[in-house]
Amino acid sequence: MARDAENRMAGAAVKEKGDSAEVTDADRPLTDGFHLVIDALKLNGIDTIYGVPGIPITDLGRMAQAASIRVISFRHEQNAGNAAAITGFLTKKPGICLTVSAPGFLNGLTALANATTNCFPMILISGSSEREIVDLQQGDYEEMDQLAVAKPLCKAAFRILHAADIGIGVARAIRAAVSGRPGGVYLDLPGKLFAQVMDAEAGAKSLVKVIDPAPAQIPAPAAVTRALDVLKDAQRPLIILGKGAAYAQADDDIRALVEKSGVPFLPMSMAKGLLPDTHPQCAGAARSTVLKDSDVVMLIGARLNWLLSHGKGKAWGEPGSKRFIQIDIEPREMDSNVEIVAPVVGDIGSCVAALLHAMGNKWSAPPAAWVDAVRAKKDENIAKMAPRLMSNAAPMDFYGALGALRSVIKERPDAILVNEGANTLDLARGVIDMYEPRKRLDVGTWGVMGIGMGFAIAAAIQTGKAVLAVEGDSAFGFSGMEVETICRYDLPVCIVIFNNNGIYRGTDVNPSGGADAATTVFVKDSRYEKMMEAFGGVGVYVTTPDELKRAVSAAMDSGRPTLINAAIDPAAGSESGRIGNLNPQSKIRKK
Ligand SMILES: Cc1ncc(C[n+]2csc(CCOP(=O)(O)OP(=O)(O)O)c2C)c(N)n1
Ligand SMILES: [Mg+2]
Repeated sequence: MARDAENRMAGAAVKEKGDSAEVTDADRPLTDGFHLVIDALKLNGIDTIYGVPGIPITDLGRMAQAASIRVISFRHEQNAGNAAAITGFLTKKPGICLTVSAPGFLNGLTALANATTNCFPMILISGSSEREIVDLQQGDYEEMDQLAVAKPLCKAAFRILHAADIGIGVARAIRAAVSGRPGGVYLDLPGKLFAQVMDAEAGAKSLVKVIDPAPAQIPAPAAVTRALDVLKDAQRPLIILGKGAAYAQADDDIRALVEKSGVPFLPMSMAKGLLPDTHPQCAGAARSTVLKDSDVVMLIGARLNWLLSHGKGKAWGEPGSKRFIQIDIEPREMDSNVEIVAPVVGDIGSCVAALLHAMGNKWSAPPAAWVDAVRAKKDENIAKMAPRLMSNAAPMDFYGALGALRSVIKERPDAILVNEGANTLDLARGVIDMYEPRKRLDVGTWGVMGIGMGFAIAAAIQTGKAVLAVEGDSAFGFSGMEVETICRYDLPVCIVIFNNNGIYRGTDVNPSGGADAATTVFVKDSRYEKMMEAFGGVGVYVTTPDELKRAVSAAMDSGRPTLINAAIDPAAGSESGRIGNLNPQSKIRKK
């Protein structure tokens, strides 16, 4: 048996497992921990597991596959974890990542922490080693107190010790992940649990189907009225849509609310497409103007964290010039950074529906002077950018290349765009218009590199749509080995690598004059497309925006795994993309 072989490989003695049966009647049908975990997941509508096999969960993966759960095996757990996380965002059901003990668990943990930070529901299920040995620190195979390690990094963490508790344990994990503000949940399953047997009928009865896992949280009517009173009074109102609004899947009501209000809106990165970026009220191209000059800001599922300069400081104009309305499911989000004059606490769908209803049919549009000023600024900025996007020059700069990709998405608005990098991320966010909700998936709250292939794979699997992953050459490296996974499952993923020979730029030199490369540069002119060819996918090397557009269109038409290596001028980028100001500057550092 494979598990025995693995034990031998690890040099460990094969331990006696599954000795905790308390069944007296040998003829009665039995079930075991393996089957109960699978049955509990299936009962709750879980149809996909992302993971990496190994002791003690290899057979769990096999049995899950045999039980018609789709089990997607990755090359590294972090990518499987990211796949689970974005599945949660796309489906409002917890994405599942399955890992082996200690090192596999730790590899998955980054994704779990990132999911929690981004409010994506996921469950990291990890096998773990013998409790008795781990707790006495006697040096078990892959020994680690995983529950303790996971706890501070996720929303909730549970361990199941008895087969009879699997039903309730899985139910708790599901409810914790999706209810209230969603997040990551850790579920610790010690190896012994899987082999525990129990009476099959009692096992079936022990399973729990979670009823209404994310109950509606209705806002208080007084809070709704207060918010509308503030909005009504505004001279220069602004609506900011966050990824919480995208998660809510209340797309029609959100659009109706924005349109009925007549207020300019600003989408945060992963909220782009809730209303099309080309919508007349979209103020994306006038971001600095609306942040600075607005007087009332209504946040819908958006937090006042660093991505919005904490709601204060230079970007927000005169101190004290703003009044904030905030709509969020988490009460503690209110007043997190600045005073919220009108908190509306509830799930986004219920809040938006209540606001829409309370607005009635006589809502008046904001003053024309404000709407016109925003539109004028936006038109000016769009016109300024237009010629740069049409350049077909080689070597390509970011704008020329992004101009090509922008037209691809315009022609295929239902494609999913995954995006990571620094310049590659910040400039793509501004240039590529989105037209439909939840089509843009990116580095999120932490600005983390490494989400690329995990997100792309899960997006393709969950939606069946074509995926375009626009990746900095550094960003791609964090999950690049998963091109094999993309080929193995024959997924319609087209990866475009913006290859500028390094992090931010490929032109830095080692300040010591020594032989080592500078810390931010890579091997020049690397042929990444050959990585895809190595696994049977299509590799293309392009040097002009026209070639890029043709290659991407062909990939999207064919649906074949494709990697397009797009040579970008190594001098074109800037340090840290658009957030160079966050680099610490010492007064004594010589410039
Ligand atoms: C996990 C993680 N490690 C490191 C970083 C720091 N970092 C930010 S962007 C970036 C890569 C930028 O280079 P690239 O992807 O090539 O984009 P470019 O600016 O060159 O277009 C790195 C390493 C990070 N954000 N996340
Ligand atoms: Mg780069």
